[in-house]
Amino acid sequence: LICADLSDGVKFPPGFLFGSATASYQVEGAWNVSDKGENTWDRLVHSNPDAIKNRDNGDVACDSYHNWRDDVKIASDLGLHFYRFSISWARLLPTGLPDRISEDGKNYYNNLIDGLLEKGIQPLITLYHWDLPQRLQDLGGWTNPLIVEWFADYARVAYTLYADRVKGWITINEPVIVCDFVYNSGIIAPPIKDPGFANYLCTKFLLLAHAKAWRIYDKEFKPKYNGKVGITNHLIWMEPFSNEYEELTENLRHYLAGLYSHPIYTKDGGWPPEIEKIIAENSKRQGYPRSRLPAFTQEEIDFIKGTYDFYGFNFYTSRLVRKARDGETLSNWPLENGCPELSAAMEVHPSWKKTESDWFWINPVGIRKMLGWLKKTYGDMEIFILENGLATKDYNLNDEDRIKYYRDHLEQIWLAITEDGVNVTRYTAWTLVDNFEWIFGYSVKFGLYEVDFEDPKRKRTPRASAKYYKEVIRTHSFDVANKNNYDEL
Ligand code: GBH
Repeated sequence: LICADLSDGVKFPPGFLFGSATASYQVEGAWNVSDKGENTWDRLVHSNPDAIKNRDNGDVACDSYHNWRDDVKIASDLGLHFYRFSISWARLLPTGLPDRISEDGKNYYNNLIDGLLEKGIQPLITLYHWDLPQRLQDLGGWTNPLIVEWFADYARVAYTLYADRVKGWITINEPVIVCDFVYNSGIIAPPIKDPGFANYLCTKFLLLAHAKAWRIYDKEFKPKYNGKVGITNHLIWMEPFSNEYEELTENLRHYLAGLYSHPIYTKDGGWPPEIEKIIAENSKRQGYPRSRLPAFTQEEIDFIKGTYDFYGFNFYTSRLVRKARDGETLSNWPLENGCPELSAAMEVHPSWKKTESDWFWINPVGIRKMLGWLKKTYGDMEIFILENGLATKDYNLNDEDRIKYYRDHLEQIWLAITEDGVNVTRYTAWTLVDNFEWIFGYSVKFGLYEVDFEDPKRKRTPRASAKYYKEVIRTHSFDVANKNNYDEL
């Protein structure tokens, strides 16, 4: 009773949903089981093992392909309202194309979906979380305009198989990583470095692919199943280093968030005008006959505009923005340490605590400011927070710092809802289980549950943060009673 009273004042609105998330390549393993096709991450880790910390790879990962019952069980123990996972495109369609659907791939996701539903957990599917069939990559991947058809065909297969039971769909996870990080850095899959050019081809075709997949659902499936489809952006809150950089910072927001938002969520659609202008001018100065940012036709603008049922984003961290100094080289990590196109450099505030991941400092108020900016810039939309969580390292069940991270971010989200009137309706903790953290391998951990990677069964053990999150869900509040009152997991 006392707990209920204490948390009464800080409750999330009724109907607000709490979930957790994973991604296929990070958890499934079984990389060559049955007829699964090879994807871009399989190719990277096998052809260039040194690209990954400790030469780790996702060949086995959490072995969720075999251990999905464990994942369902812990999701249910936590009381999750929904579980976000992704489909491995090449597991479902071994050729990348819909000429052949894998029987085992199809059944794997059927089992997972039915297992979740039996426990009253809504499945939320990401169609693309970075593991492109290698065959399609060999044909240019996201820089080939035909990706629009390939992705749409794959989406239709997934909807046809699962939309009767799955009411939430995310087309693409973090386009800014898929396009800008990939082609500007060349250090993740596919390892192709073509900064300032290939990334923009990717951006255009990715937006068209998303739009086509959204329209297929809207036309062919929504009337029957009434689900929701959207894309999810990786957003970093950008704050001016000092007042003189207000305009530069706003431009950078329109670059990092705007290239993937303006075309979808504004009345006019198309590229954010100020960014389109800057890239066109830069291109001209550099001797290109046309902008490196490919133009849209009016038909394409209309095709992409309005293709959303919610605004989805993932949030971890913030940056301070200033003008790059003369001769300053912006790092190879263009999205997070600098942006050559705008001559913007990024720094962090000394008061933001550094985490165990080298791109990640903690600034909880950033998420409230981000939400406010989205509402101001794109209007009042339903917003899903689709990832948020803390990086730690080493095996450690007593993760007080992760509890604090979750608590402080939930508080800021609650303030955004109650004080700023932002319509956030879902929160997603990244991640359910420790997993393959891309180029950091298993050295960085984000899990509510610790996974024993020495154990062939990949045993999952709840951390203190799992107990905290369970209590958050049970009380619908971030200020849960002190930890001695947590239910045992
Ligand atoms: C999210 O991206 C991802 O959606 C999720 O899969 C990931 O596990 C989670 O963050 C935690 O990192 O990509 O390792 O080569 C967040 C944004 C963080 C993407 C840093 C790119 C650069 C290094 N990103 N990252 S890596």
